[in-house]
Amino acid sequence: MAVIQITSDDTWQIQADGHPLRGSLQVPGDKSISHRALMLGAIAEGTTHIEGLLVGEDTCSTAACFRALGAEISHLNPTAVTVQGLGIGHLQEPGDVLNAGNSGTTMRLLLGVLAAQTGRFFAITGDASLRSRPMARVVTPLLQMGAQIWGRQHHSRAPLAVLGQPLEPITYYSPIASAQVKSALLLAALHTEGTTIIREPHRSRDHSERMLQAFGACLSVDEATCTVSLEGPAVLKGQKVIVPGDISSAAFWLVAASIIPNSELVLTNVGVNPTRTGILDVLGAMGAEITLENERLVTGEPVADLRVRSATLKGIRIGGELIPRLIDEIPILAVAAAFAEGVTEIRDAAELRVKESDRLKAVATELQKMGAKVTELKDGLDIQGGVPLQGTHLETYGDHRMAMSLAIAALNAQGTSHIHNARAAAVSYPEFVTTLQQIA
Ligand code: SPQ
Repeated sequence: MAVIQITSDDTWQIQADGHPLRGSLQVPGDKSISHRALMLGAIAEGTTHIEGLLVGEDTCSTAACFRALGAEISHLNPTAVTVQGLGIGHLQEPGDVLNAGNSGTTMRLLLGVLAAQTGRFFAITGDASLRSRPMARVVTPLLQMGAQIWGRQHHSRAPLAVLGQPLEPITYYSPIASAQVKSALLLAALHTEGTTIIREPHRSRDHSERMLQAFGACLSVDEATCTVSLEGPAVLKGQKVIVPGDISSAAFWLVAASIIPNSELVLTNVGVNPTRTGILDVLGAMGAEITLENERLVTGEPVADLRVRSATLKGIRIGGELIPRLIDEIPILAVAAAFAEGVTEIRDAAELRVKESDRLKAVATELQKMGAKVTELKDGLDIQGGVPLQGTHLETYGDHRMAMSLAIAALNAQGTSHIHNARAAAVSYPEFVTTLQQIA
């Protein structure tokens, strides 16, 4: 077995021994769907029941914000959570600043909801990473709808202040494919009189559209033109939501089992919404052996069990419309590429520079420290695979996806790796390292 220790200074020490990964795993609930279930539950009328919720730091931030806004949310757990909604437009003015922690989804989607709470004042902040992330992408179109929002750097950085206003519908051509931009505007549009239309250059994840329809919103999607239209004002009714496992969390095990010889894992109950399965398409094209079993639809979201066996991977070129379908998996994909034969070229991924860390720089720097041949480009990475990696001291930049991606690289490296600031993983996958200790 590999030796994996968690030290008191928040470091994972990983000494690999090539032990194959075998067995069956259940990854935690999908983060994007969990946020949306809490949010829609809070603004719907009646009770929402959530099964399978991710209890990670990001979803705890969402729950804390909506509790401060008056929604009754039961103790968060993966089994059964209830949300007593307040109804559209009825959030209360909180007595203190809202804190979105590390979560871009919480802050951006919340801005759309808060902007429409007429006559109430809100202030929202986050941790150092979130305060450095761009908010103009949602503030600019919300201002066009009539919102009043103030913040640092020309209203583009948190802390932000919002004075709720009656809003007008708009037609918005988003310059980026972003589910957070689209969702913030849809949430604002629920409160307006008329049709709001949002068009993106490529399709981003569509969990908001699916869940809004299930809660009763009048919404239509034109997939061919990447356009969503919502007719407001809406009345949302509390629903039962069953959250599938997060494919972004499953991705770490898909890559680990692919690159460690003689491995075979079954990942049960994973969300396979086509707007999220770019990682399956790309790993498949690289030669990975992944099969979908027991495919089904669970409360409007496609779900399957994923079986993965180790395989010889080869380099590939990716870009364009694929990128929004695997945007959060690029760090772990880079790890797969480091162990593949030939060159992997990743393009059109400049968005990675404004995530929890600058993920292009972080991935390139840390994999280079391990001996990988990685070139950082303005909008992507070139990775020459097949160079054996060496364990060393590695930094997560406080980014959950970096912590887990580096752990998988360390699992297939020679010598010992020390991954510092590793508890960042708790943002989306608190049990990750315990599971790693059990199976590696
Ligand atoms: O919520 P946050 O911090 O932005 O989380 C990330 C992640 O890696 O977990 C991004 F850093 O996921 C985003 C994702 O990149 C979650 C998300 C959503 O739930 O709507 C959409 C994506 O962001 P975007 O800006 O492309 O819409």
